[in-house]
Amino acid sequence: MRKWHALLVAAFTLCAMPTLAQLLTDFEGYPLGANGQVMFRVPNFSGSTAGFLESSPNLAAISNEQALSGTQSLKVSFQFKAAQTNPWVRLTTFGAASLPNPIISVTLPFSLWVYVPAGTPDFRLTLGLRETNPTGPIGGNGGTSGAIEFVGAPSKSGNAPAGKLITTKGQWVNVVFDIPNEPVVGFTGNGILESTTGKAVLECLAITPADSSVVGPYTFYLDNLAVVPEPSTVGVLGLGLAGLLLRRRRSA
Ligand SMILES: [Ca+2]
Repeated sequence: MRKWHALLVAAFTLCAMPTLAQLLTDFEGYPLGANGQVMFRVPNFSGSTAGFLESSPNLAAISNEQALSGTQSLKVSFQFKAAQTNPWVRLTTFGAASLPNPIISVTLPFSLWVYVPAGTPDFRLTLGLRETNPTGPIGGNGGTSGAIEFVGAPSKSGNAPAGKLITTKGQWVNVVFDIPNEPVVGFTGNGILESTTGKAVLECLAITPADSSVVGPYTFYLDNLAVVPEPSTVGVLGLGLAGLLLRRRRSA
């Protein structure tokens, strides 16, 4: 009986094991107001998309207005100029002062949380992954050399990728990119996500307005960016252990 109790505890521990997630950042411990410093540069940093944007707001700033974890998150805010064709924002990690060019896995899902206030129009989120074949740890600096693929978007208009539609307002929403199974379309790359190391760099979050005629402002908060276990793996593991326990109980 004791052995099986231990097995049960092990099963629950494995199924619920939060340590399997590899956190890139929860934006805690950085000075409030630090703008374009922590992982992401300001929205108009990238020359690819600066021309679509008004000069303000221009925030990717540490904020305590909303937080999923702790007391801080990253507040992103920008507005498009009127009458742009295929506008989008390349919210880049290129050379940020803290946590630049972070390495993520291409074989595991990437998870982030977003809080969208009621006034922000609907938008789409896509990952821009740079194929630098990095060898460092998850979250380490993977460099800036290599082509960029859009992951999580089946297509793009101009260069604006049609990623995951975010419509929920006023609460934290978990957005998971199941990288091995997401559609890929090329930005500077060939439309095929390739890595010799199983890793790539999170070069940018691409933000595309759901309706390109709606200028915003677009304001939202990001928290708890992480590489997470494949949900199916956790499920199969859980089912396997449950089956084992059931058999054991029947035979007891
Ligand atoms: Ca936080």
